[in-house]
Amino acid sequence: MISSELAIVIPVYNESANIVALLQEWREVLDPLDIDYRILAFNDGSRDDTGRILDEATNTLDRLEVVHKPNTGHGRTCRFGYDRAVSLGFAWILQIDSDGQCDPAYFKEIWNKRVSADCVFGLRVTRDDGWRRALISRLLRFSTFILTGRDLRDANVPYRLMRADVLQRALKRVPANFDIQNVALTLALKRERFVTWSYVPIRFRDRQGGTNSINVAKILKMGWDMLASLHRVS
Ligand SMILES: Nc1nc2c(ncn2[C@@H]2O[C@H](COP(=O)(O)OP(=O)(O)OP(=O)(O)O)[C@@H](O)[C@H]2O)c(=O)[nH]1
Ligand SMILES: [Mg+2]
Repeated sequence: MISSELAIVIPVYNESANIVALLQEWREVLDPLDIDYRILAFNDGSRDDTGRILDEATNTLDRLEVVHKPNTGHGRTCRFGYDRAVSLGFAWILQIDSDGQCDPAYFKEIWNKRVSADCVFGLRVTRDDGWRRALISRLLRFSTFILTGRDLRDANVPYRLMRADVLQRALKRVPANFDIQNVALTLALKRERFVTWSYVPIRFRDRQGGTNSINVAKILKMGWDMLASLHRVS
């Protein structure tokens, strides 16, 4: 049992161009805040140098823990990370992506809001990753509202701080093999009673390096499949 204050869960896939800079910029923001944190990086079967780079980084970054796992995609890797962070006894879990889109400049505000909220989510009000993705997020908000009667706002945002006990309860309602875990999890969290929420508007950067492996067609296909299986979230 670690029982630290904060676990930062990062799914990582083929991010050799980004991962060192990302760890560095987060460290620069985190270290002065005097938080007992760990970065849990989940190398999701990367085919590039990511695994070796992460292992090397553990030599210089004492708060970094690296887990290598076979590729299961972003969603299931997030789930894997959440389950692990919860079982290790962390009090708070922050998920971010590993491509540099989540600017650590917002972390302090998100962290401070936890005193009055169980879930503090980023809201991508400005997006540097293109109008297509912004449009997909709007479609997602609309379609999940029609299907569930709830406004999930930015349901798939990869910048989310969650209290571990609340997260643990919500995860019981989300099948572990659900592909787009973060959307399902947002719904499950919204369905939990007595959960308090806060949002922080963020500017979502474009990926900082490397190439994207998910195109818009693939996102739409995954989104469609996700909506069709959303009823599996209890
Ligand atoms: N594409 C992809 N990403 C994964 C996988 N497993 C973990 N990830 C991580 O999930 C995050 C999101 O994936 P991205 O490819 O960046 O998807 P995106 O944000 O929609 O697209 P871009 O940022 O424009 O590339 C990244 O941090 C990846 O490293 C996987 O199997 N495929
Ligand atoms: Mg990305």
